[in-house]
Amino acid sequence: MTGTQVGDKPLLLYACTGVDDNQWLAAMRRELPELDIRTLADDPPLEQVGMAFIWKYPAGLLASLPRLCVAFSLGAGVESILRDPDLREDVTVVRMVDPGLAIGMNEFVLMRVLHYHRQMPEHAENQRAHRWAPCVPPLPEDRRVGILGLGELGSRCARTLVNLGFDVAGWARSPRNIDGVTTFAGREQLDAFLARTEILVCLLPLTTATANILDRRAISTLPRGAYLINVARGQHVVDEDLLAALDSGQLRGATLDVFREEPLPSTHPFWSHAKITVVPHVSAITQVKSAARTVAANIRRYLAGQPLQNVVDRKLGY
Ligand code: NDP
Ligand code: OXD
Repeated sequence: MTGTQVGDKPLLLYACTGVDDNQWLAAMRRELPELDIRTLADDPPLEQVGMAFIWKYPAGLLASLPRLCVAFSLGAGVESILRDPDLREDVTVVRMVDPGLAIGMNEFVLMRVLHYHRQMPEHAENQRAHRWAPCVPPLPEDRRVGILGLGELGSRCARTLVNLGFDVAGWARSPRNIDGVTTFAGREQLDAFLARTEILVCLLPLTTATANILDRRAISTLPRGAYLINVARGQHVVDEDLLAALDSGQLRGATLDVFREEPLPSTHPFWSHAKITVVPHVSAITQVKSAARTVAANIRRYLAGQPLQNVVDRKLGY
C-alpha cells in the first residue's frame, strides 16, 4: 500500500523541527512535483496521511496518523522515532543516508583525528606557557585509530584514514571486510579492539545494546593517554566515567559533538574542562541539496511498488 491520496496526488506530511523548513519544503516540492507535500500548519487531513517525513516532531503526532505506512527520517539516528510509544508495529521506518552527511562526518572526524595525531593540544598548552617545545608526531602507520561502528559513516571515515596511512581498526556487530582496516565484531572482540586503539571514534547507532558502552570499564581498556571523539550520541558515554578518566590521565582528551541532554546545560562540567572540546551537534548535518534528492528517489521507488532502501530493522534498533 502506498498510502492515500487527497486530490489527484499522493499526500506526504512534512513534520520536522530544528531545520530550515523553507529550504526543505522547497527542495522536497521541487524533487517530488508528483506529491502533495503538506506541513502541520497547512491543516492536512491527518487521517489520510500514508507517508511522513519527520524529525523532532511534536509528541503525539504519530497517534494522529492512523494510515501511516512509511516514516522517512530526516536524520540518520532513529532512536527517538523507535522509542515513540505511538509508533505502530506495521509502520516502516526509513533512516537518512545522505552523501552530504557522510562528507561532513568524514571531514569532522578527519579534522579531530589529525588534531590529536599532530599533538595540537600539547602545542596549545605550550603556547599558553610561552614555551617553544617542538615535538615529533609518530608516522600515521604507527598511530592506531579505532572506529566503533562501520556503517555508512564509520566505514567512510575508516577508508579515508587508511588512505592517509593510519593503522585503522573498526568494530561492528557483524563481521565486516574493509580494505586495509582490521575489523572486530561482537562484544567478545570489543576489548581487543579497544586495547589497540589510541584515538577512538564513536559512530554507533544508539540502541539498547550500545547505550553506555563507553563506561569506566571500556575506557580503562584503552591504552593510557588515548583520545575519544564521540560523534554518535551522548548516551553512548557515561559522563562521570569520562570525566574521571580525563582527570586521572587515562584519557588525554575528548571531542564531544553529542550529549545526553541537548543543548548541553550551561552548568555542565564538559563546557569548562580543559581536555574537552565541545561542539553543538554539528559534526555532520543532513544536507538539503543532496538528501532531498536521495529521499525523493526512495519515495518514487516506494510509489512504484519497489523495495525501499535504508529501512530500519526495528528489532536491532538501527
Ligand atoms: P549505520 O546503521 O550505517 O551503521 C551502524 C554501524 O554500527 C554498523 O556497522 C553496525 O554493525 C554497528 N553496530 C550497531 N549496533 C552494534 C552493536 N551492538 N555492536 C557493534 N556494532 C554495532 O549508521 P550510520 O553510520 O549511518 O550512523 C551511525 C550513527 O551516527 C547514527 O545512528 C547517529 O546516531 C550518528 N549520527 C550523528 C550525527 C552527528 O551530527 N553527530 C550525524 C549523523 C549520524 P553492522 O555493520 O554489523 O550492522
Ligand atoms: C542524525 C543526526 O542522526 O543529526 O542525522 O544526529
